[in-house]
Amino acid sequence: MSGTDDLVTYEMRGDVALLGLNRPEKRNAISDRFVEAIHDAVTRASLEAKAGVIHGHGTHFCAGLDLSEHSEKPLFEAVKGSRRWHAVFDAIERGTIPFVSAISGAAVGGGFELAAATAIRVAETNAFFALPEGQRGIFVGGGGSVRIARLIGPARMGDMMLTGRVLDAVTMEAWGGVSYVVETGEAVDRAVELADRMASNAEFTNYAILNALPRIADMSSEDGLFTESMVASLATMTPEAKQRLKDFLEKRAAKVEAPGG
Ligand code: 1HE
Repeated sequence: MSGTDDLVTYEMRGDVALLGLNRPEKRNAISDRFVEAIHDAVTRASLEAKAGVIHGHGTHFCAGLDLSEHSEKPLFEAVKGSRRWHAVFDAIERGTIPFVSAISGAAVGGGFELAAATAIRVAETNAFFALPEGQRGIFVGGGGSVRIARLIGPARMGDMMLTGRVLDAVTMEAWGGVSYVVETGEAVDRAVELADRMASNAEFTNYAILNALPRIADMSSEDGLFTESMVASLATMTPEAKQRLKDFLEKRAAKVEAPGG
């Protein structure tokens, strides 16, 4: 690891890598150095783990962009900085393993953008979400205009940015921005549980989910259906799929359980 690793803690729990944003005194605000630390940890997890969890140390997930650093940046440096966030967050969203975010406290600005790059968001009841870029005189630069807009819709995202409204976890769940709401203190455990389940999937299927679904969403229906057939056929060709289908047919694999069953 580079000299940035103290900013992100790294721990393996079975097949799951736990990445902890570790700048609690600044509410995990993301500086340039912090982006590189996230990159290093994501790269390491992609090599060693089958799924990952991103959480924040301290009482907040992440307060977004480090505003102290940003206010000093010349124009082109700001562009390059934003593009670097895109590259690093893209490795989370469309990499080789799925990530889950475990959110407590603030997921604000770039913190929400980071969470939006993960496949699944688990929020504690104390979590809150805001996009205060309007108040700060800036704009989302960590992929939010694409990812958050697609999660909750551009109108709701525009509302958050224009009015500065702050949403609690339950409202954000109703808006589609988080998938699970849990009691305070339980997000990491639930996220690890979900990541464990993902880690037991066929690796190629996870890869296809992360990489084909968002691309197909960008395509016309016709292109999407064609691409789906290609990806589905490729998945079926993997030795893992052949084995798993055989296991099911020979009654060695778990059935799908009805909820509560
Ligand atoms: C920071 C940052 C930050 C805290 N950059 N230093 N993000 C924001 O506009 C959110 C700004 N932060 C807050 O509204 C609050 O800090 C929180 C609601 C997240 C947490 O409140 P609290 O009371 O727990 O902490 P605090 O006392 O406000 O902050 C503790 C310290 O962290 C304090 O520094 P200190 O030296 O006075 O102790 C804060 O200045 C510092 N701190 N947040 C720098 N963000 C790629 S584009 C993305 C665009 C955006 O992300 S815009 C949204 C930016």
